[in-house]
Amino acid sequence: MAPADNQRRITGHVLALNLIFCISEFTKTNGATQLLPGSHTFETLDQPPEALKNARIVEAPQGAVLVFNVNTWHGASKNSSDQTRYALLTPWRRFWTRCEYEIARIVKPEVLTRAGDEGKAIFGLEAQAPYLDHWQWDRSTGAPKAEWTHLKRD
Ligand SMILES: O=C(O)CCC(=O)C(=O)O
Repeated sequence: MAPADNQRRITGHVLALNLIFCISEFTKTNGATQLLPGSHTFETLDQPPEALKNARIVEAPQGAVLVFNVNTWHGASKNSSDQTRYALLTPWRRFWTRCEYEIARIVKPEVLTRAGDEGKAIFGLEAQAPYLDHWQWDRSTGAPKAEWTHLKRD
């Protein structure tokens, strides 16, 4: 959290949705996603006493998709099986939020070059939060428009 958040979470609207595709069946024992229903409304990070008791492991067939408010407390549960649980996470986020992994900043230049013209879109370069007004910002490049490049940040 940024210091300006003063330890309070944004709960007034949905900042992001998590989408988890169940490549494997999700079971109570194979490490399936665990959620705490209602926790998207918790305004602080303090753990209420009943929290863990109310957490639920999602059971879902192979091919199902879990969609939930990213503010919902969640994570993988314990995998006590001898199987690997496979899942594909494709979160949807408001473009002005900063993701857990800012791929636009960590992708290797040679990978971006190899990806060609679509690389910037694939790796979300245009998804960088604008730090200028919209009319100064070029969403296709994820950078200031030509006349504002002198304001570009690294
Ligand atoms: O492993 C899972 O099922 C959930 C992981 C997750 O949502 C996350 O890492 O943000």
